Amino acid sequence: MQNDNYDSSSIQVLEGLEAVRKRPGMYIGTTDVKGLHHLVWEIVDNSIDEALAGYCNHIEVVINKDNSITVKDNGRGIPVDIHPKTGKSTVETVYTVLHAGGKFGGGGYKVSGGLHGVGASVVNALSKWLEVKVYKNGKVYFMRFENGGHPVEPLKEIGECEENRTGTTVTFKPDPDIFDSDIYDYETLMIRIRELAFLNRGLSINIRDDRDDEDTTGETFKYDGGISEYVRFINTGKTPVHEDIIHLEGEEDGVFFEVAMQYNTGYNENIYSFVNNINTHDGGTHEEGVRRALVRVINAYARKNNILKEKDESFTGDDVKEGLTMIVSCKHPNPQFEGQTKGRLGNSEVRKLADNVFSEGFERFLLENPNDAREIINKVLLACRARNAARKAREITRKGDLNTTSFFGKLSDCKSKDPKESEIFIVEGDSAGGSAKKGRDSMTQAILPLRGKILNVEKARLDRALSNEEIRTIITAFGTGIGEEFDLNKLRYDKIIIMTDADVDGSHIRVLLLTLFYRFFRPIVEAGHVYAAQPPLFRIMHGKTRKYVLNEEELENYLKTLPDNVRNRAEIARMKGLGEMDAEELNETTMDIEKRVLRKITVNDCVAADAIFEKLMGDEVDPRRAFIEENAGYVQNLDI
Ligand code: 1YM
Repeated sequence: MQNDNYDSSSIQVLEGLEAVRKRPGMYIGTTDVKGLHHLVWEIVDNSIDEALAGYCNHIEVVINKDNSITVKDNGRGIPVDIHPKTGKSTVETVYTVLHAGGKFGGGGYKVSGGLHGVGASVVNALSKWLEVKVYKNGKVYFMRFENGGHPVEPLKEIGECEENRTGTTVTFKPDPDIFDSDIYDYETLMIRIRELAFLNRGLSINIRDDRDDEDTTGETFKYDGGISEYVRFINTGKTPVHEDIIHLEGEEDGVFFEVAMQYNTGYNENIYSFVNNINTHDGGTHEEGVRRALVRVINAYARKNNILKEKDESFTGDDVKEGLTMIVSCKHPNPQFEGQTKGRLGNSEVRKLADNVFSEGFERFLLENPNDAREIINKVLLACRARNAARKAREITRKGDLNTTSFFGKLSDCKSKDPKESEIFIVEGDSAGGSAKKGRDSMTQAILPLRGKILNVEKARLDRALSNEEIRTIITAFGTGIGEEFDLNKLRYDKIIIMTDADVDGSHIRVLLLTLFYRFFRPIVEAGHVYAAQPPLFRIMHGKTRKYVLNEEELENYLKTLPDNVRNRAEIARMKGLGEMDAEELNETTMDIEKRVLRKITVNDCVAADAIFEKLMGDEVDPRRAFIEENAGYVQNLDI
């Protein structure tokens, strides 16, 4: 009787594992490298569950020489007793019966990600071989499976260990018949392991790659500050608005919720949310609760402290998330994942929990840290102003079509209406603008002169810059619109060429323009439409020859090519600026498509400019002056 049961259940088990091998995609998504790495997470998840249950504080992951993987933990060890339903050891049951995970544990819940416990048998089914070692009761137990989960022999005792030592070690070799690739990527594993360490504070996880060097000790990740340290890590290299990271947490009905956040002076939103260590890339109720509470608390604080007056509009969700780095993490015994890619948490009770925990904690933080509170509100206020300025600019530029007279007064447009052959020069100063107008090819080259003084970058914030007429003219001239209406396809010029002097004023204007492009026209920069003209620094005349060079190095190199007698009589003039060149000279050196040298502006140039702009905009005068003095050279050599 017992035997019959045993056999029939064995057959069922093997059918189960065979189903996994027939349709691996259904269980692990794909059989490319992603699926290959997924196997590791299925095993690691079991160790993390054990850590969450409070029995394990150290996990090791090793990439072995043969690209097999070992995962080891110091938890209780998978039970080794005979399982009443299968008549086999629990180890064998867990590794051969689909969906075995949670059902066999008895007590406690599974909160970690993956396939809710089905992971172990799936990994076994997709492995060439797999070995489990369990340390428990002062003994070492061992079992090996081959060719997709077939037990070689039942679980057996293979030795003794210290009485108090417990844990599970699993080693598996993915089946090359199933996977496209069998080579593990250290970086991929390391990044996720680091993330798991951030998300599970106090848990130490070591990762080691034995393929090249067996003596390595690998890297150990352990963060006692948990997601606070994650926020600090993400904000490395950014300038924080307030020093302390805000970390709030709470629990209700077995659902644990925590959030850590810090504002930086940048413009990006870095909000990442997780449920049971899985990234919920489409957010969900946990994120919604926090976002809702964040807007509400900041508005209430700003009103109470009269930063927002009665007539002022409230801050929006966009205002409060600018420059915000935030990690939201929820551990839920029964998460409902929704959406096409199951990347959204659906449990509605979590919204309330998140809102409560966040609003109570954040309100208290603002009260107890008035300096930080002021910095945060200032940051939000700036974001709000910039948003309003952008909206105004949008309205103005939408109305201001290319036929208004004031527009024509400034822009000398090209005759061609074909964007592919058109370019626009944004030129510093009226006199250079005059020369450029005379020296241009009016068929394809448009000229927009900017008056340097009006654009006193040091004092104008970006929202003020947007109320500057010339800047609005730029926006209108581009034709793309801005903000939500932005459309790269409507760009009226293939090349946008910034033509400024290589002095402090010139670099200020460049910084402003690049910042403007970066914040409002990033796709134009990314698509490679923005250039910097490179006016020459020296003119060399000898006999009938006129030669222009860009810098001192080129000058030296050029002079070396001349015979001594010519070189000694050559006239070398330092070019003072664009304004000093006549139309012909400007055309020949800087504008003529055949002869000029343009430098393409990258997003990196803009990011650097943006950082400089931030410093230039600072409210305190001394650091600003120091910064300008320190960086005057750098600004000029911004590679533009
Ligand atoms: C390297 C992989 O699987 N560790 C692990 C797994 C289990 C336990 C401990 C465990 C769980 C429980 C009780 C319980 C699992 N046990 C089961 C099952 N590491 C790894 N460490 N005792 C030990 O959940 O109550 C499945 S996983 F089902 F057998 F209990």
